[in-house]
Amino acid sequence: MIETPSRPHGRLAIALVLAGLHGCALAPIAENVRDDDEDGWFTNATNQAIVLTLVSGAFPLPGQFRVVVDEVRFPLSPALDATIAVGPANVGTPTALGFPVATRTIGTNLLELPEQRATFRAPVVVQRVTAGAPVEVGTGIVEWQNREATFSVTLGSATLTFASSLSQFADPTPDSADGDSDGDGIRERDEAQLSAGFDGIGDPRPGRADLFMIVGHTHASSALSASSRELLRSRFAERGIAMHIDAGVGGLMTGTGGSAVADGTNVTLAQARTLRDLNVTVGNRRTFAYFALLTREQVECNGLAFGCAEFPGNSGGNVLVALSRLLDWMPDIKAYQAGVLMHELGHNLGLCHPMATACATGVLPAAEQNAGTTIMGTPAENPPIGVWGVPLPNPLVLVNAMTRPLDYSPTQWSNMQLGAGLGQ
Ligand SMILES: [Ca+2]
Ligand SMILES: [Ca+2]
Ligand SMILES: [Ca+2]
Ligand SMILES: [Zn+2]
Repeated sequence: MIETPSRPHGRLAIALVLAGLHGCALAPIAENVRDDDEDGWFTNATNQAIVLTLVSGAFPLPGQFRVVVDEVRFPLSPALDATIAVGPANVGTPTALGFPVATRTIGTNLLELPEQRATFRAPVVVQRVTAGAPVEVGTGIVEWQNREATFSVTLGSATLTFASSLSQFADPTPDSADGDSDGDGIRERDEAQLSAGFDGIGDPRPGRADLFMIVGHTHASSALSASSRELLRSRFAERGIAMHIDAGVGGLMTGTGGSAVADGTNVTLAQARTLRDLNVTVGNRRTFAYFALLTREQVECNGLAFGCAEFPGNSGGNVLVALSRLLDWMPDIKAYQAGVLMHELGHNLGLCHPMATACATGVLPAAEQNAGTTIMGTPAENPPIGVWGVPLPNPLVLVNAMTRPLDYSPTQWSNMQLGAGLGQ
């Protein structure tokens, strides 16, 4: 072949350079970008994991402080109430923290080359906690990139220092896009969709369980509250599961023809599934998302209830419905909303009430058969109050419902079948 004079010189020059590199540099590049199963993760160790660490914080006055990143409370603690103590002598000087606060991933959506930069963002809130009540000291967005860096952010009168670190990993299941090496029920091709489409969330590596939940509501007043989001995400983070709540496709959900759920309608689980199907289109998200519908109306599940949920099975296992507030005009007392969501989500995860004598994921050991020590305890399960079915507001039912801890029992955390009911 003879090059014609009209051919651009630039292309010829590139062709010559590539020809010159053939057999050395070009082959490793091709090797690096292999994605044998086409799931969005490179076969070789060229996928990126970027960890953001909160290195230290300088706080403007003495007291107890908390830093909320990505709606997760740090320091993490079993009671979700841990704080950073700042004494009078330490005001304005950095207190060493060292908390990993966020992880992001990059697969084949960005080539692994030195100049390929991605920017990630997370909301940050600094709170001063007095007698359990947080007061906001500063709020903002922290931004970081896929490279090693240390930087400070001033939020109100607090200064936080962060460090980003980068490591690389191979596709955990290089020969199957349907692999699920972290056992969270999210296939590796969907983990890559999450990573590419949602600011780097979604992590396919072993030990990196993700839980993705879409929350809808039937009226503006039944929406998911910011404090419920924070409590749920903190609890699951504290137990090693990255919970993501989709604010994009959730929100106000209407019925056929765009009409609101009529006042006085008792909403059933089947209706919640129908509303999900109407409002969340078939596609990737439906295959890896749990769906919660928060209602203003009464919820009906073999009689009126706070909520009900599908167990993993042939006909579903990823839809729940819950009464958003005990009374529409009342504030969210004792984190009722986070509690009812976590209880019903527990059923989606295969968990039963703690006193159950038969349960697909296992009967609890005797020491944990205590309705007062798990959110899976029902209001009727505290002996001697056998009042299930007594109409609200039965004060004893309410007291029981309000006093469950926002947690599953240890055996429930290990028995849960994360992701078992997804995909329908
Ligand atoms: Ca792959
Ligand atoms: Ca997975
Ligand atoms: Ca995962
Ligand atoms: Zn239940």
